[in-house]
Amino acid sequence: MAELSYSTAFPSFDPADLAQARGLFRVLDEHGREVAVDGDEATGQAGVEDEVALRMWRSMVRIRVVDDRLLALQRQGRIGFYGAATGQEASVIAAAEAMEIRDWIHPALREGGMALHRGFSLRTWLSHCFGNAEDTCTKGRQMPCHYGSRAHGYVTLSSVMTTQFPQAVGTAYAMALKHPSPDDRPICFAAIGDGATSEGDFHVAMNFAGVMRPGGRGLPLILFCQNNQWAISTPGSKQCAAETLAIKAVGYGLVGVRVDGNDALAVLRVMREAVARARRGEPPVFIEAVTYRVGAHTTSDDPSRYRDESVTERWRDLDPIARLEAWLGSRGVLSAADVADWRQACDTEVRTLLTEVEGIAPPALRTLFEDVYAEMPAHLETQFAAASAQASTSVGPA
Ligand SMILES: Cc1ncc(C[n+]2csc(CCOP(=O)(O)OP(=O)(O)O)c2C)c(N)n1
Ligand SMILES: [Mg+2]
Repeated sequence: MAELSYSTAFPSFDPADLAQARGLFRVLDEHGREVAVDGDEATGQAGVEDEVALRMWRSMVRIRVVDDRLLALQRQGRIGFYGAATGQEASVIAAAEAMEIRDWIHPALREGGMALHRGFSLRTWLSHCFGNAEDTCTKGRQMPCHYGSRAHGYVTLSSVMTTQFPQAVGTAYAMALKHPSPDDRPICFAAIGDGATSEGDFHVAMNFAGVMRPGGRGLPLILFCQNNQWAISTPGSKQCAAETLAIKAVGYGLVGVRVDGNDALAVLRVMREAVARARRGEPPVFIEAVTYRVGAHTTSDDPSRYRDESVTERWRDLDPIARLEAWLGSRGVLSAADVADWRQACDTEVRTLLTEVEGIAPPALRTLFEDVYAEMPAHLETQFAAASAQASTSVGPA
């Protein structure tokens, strides 16, 4: 594991400042002890309110429990696929916490917890993983983890790497044109992984994000990269020859900030500042959240075949939930009993919902032929009739 060089200087958000793109801003040390942030006498509590930190902690634990359960379900053959955010919950949830529900999220594979944190129904989330009739996200047409909810400003995941960035730049441009007055614009957030920074779309989007300045202001945009150091079996060292990913932002005229992605308080503070700046129309911020994929890429992957898992164990010691829990404990707002109770409550919630949704029937056959045309054309009606006839005589599932 390359030694991490942490910084306690809060980023300046000056586009020319390379230090914030080279360093690694953190608020909590590896044991969850608060470190003094340079020049920060603001609140005396890591710059984050207890209630907010507790809310993040609850969502982080909940998504961990959901992930663990669904990984087990896939192993039992009950769902087809799963990609977990294990060890990356601080980045996911703190990013969501910093924004408002009117702000648009363009997620990658591991950001489903952002939708849950915004209040998206866990029942629908689980139904989507089964592709059943209550899968209002994608009506059973997608692999698990491709959540989406217009009501929660959560754009349906596209599996195609990096598409999130150019799409969010376009959405941000539209938001800037629709809401010309600063301070009141919905902003757009896009998440990618470290591997996605090698795609052409990354460079196209970063360039566009810098040069587009409608009304003379920066786009209302935050570009977020969860650097979990692996892209399936490709390590970060084969992905990028630059000193950091964040430093690339500087060449595009963006602000590049590097933050400890396993420190929810640090991610929240950086995100809050990026959000405020995006609403005001200052240059968009690219955030590199440094974390680690402690699990497999997805349930289709076995990392023990290509990496040294003793390194993974060292990253488990930097677990974002344990660090936040320790800090909340030191502030006297979270006890060991509270922790046990919440974990139990999450477990019960997930297990109860799973027993309910697993029995729900698949979507109606007709839905296979809908949604492309406002009214079903004759040739699709014919195909639907043929499929219905076959389904009614088939011995297998319809
Ligand atoms: C354009 C494209 N190429 C290849 C793939 C196959 N693929 C899926 S995920 C992945 C790696 C993604 O790595 P990273 O961007 O670091 O995200 P992480 O999975 O680590 O969160 C690849 C190569 C794809 N989905 N899209
Ligand atoms: Mg990665």
